Amino acid sequence: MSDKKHIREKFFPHIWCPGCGHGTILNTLVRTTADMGLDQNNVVTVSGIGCSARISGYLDYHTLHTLHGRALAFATGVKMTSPGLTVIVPMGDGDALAIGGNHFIHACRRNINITAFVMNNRIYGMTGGQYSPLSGQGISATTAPYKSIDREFDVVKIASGAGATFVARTTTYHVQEMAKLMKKAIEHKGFSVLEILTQCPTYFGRKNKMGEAPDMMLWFKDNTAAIGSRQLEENPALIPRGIFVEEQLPEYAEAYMETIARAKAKRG
Ligand SMILES: Cc1ncc(C[n+]2csc(CCOP(=O)(O)OP(=O)(O)O)c2C)c(N)n1
Repeated sequence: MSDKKHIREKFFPHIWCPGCGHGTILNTLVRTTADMGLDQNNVVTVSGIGCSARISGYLDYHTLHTLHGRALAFATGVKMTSPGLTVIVPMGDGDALAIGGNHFIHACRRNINITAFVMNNRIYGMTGGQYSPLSGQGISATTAPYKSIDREFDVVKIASGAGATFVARTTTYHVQEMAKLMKKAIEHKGFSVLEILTQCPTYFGRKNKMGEAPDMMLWFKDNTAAIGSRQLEENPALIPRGIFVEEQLPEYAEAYMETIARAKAKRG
């Protein structure tokens, strides 16, 4: 069910290009938080800089629009001082894994109860289509006119390897799955990472001759498959979607409170 009260209409029209997948993510997030019955006064979104990061401005929660790559550091501060708040960090692939890569792996390692959405359009959208650590080899970008030679990071493998206790992947084609995974990620107690493959028709699509937004979404349909599906078994080259990690480990803010209690008890 849609809920307009979660949107700051005064900031519309939004900045996104026609066909940008970030709008689908905003729409799904608003519906999910409304369906979950979350009190908007109890939700904080923290974002850096980028087309993806603009999502915070459009949400009528408590929102922090911070520095490129540093959203997780700010979010950690918010969560440590107010552990009762639901903290969501929407990030671009550059924001999360280029300039913000070090913050990302350490947030995973600490298992602080924050939800990170990596909105992966495989390019720097806001600044004009430079390639990102998620672009991959053979990709054209404004900074790779003769095609990129860098291999891409795998968000799921990085997050899992660094210790995130909830790791999942979906796409803007699979909106019902996205809503389900957003809900699970937000409900999970610990650091959750949801990678969302999203289309940037203006830069990634145009430069790589991937067609219009619907063609790029169909690419997600044709090139991904749910974990455990026959499709994936028959064609392991497909990009797997679904939940990769879901485990319960001590949460960082709680462990920190316990440390304070131990220190107080010792001092008498
Ligand atoms: C410290 C710093 N370095 C660089 C920039 C310029 N900058 C702004 S957004 C951005 C990249 C955006 O790409 P991404 O995070 O993938 O998000 P998208 O716009 O594609 O959603 C860059 C390099 C900045 N604002 N601050």
